Parts: sequence; structure tokens; C-alpha cells
Amino acid sequence: MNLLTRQVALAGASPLVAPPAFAHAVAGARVFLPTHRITLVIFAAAALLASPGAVLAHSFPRTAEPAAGSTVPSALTAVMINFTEALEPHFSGLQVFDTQGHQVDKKDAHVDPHDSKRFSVDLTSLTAGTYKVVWHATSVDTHKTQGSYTFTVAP
Ligand SMILES: [Cu+2]
Repeated sequence: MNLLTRQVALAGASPLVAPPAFAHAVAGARVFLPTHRITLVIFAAAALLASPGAVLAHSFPRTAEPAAGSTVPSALTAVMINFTEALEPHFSGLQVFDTQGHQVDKKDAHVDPHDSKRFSVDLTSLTAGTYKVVWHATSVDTHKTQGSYTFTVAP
């Protein structure tokens, strides 16, 4: 039994045994909070990270139009992403850039008022080429995700 777990036991906390990596990180950190309290916070965080429910609650793209990596006609007027969880509109973003880094959307990214998982932005008229979609999402449970993908407009 190392110093950390012995302190936890003496403090009367639940007799969890800290993994050595956590124990060393806390012991080396010189934090002046009660050690058993820090350990419990770390276990709570680890439990959240390990929980499948916490992962599923994050909002990721389920489908997109145009789809990632696809080639589409130049008549494209919008980019739309269907997310796995409802989005917080004021803390989510969706932008489209050409290969020179110019923003080619109409800067009107909006969550569908009838489907809070549906996020879209209108496009200016696109010429042939490859475009990058950059998104960041805050789901209603306040978890943040972000990503990007490209699509190509055919000549
Ligand atoms: Cu989440």
C-alpha cells in the first residue's frame, strides 16, 4: 500500500485503490488540498471518461450533405450536417472555405428550428474545386466536439 492509498484509507473514504499513474501524478503535484479528496475527483473524472453514456452524449456528425469526400454538382446551395445530439446554437459553428482559405459560405450557420440536431449554412455560388467544411458543436449537455472534412465541386 503506497502513501496515497493509505491516506485514503485513514480518511475513511471508500477503499478504492488508485492506479499507480494517478497516485504518482497527484503525489508529485504538490497540491495542498486533502489528498483523498483529489483522489475521489480523479476517480469521478475517470468514471465519466470511461462511461459509454458520456461518449454517446457528445454530438458528432451522423450524416452530411454533401457527404465527406464526395463530389457534387456546382448547383450546391448549402452544407448540412445531421448530428447525433441536439446542438446549442450559440456555441456551435459551421463554415466552408476554398483552398485559398476564403470563406465561401454566407455566414448564416443555423440550427433547424424543427430539428435541433440539424445544422446548416448557405453557400455563395461555388466554382469547381475542393472545399473544406469546418464545424464545432456544443451539445445541449455542454460537451464540445469539432472536426472538418472536404468535398469537391465537379467542373
Ligand atoms: Cu457529451
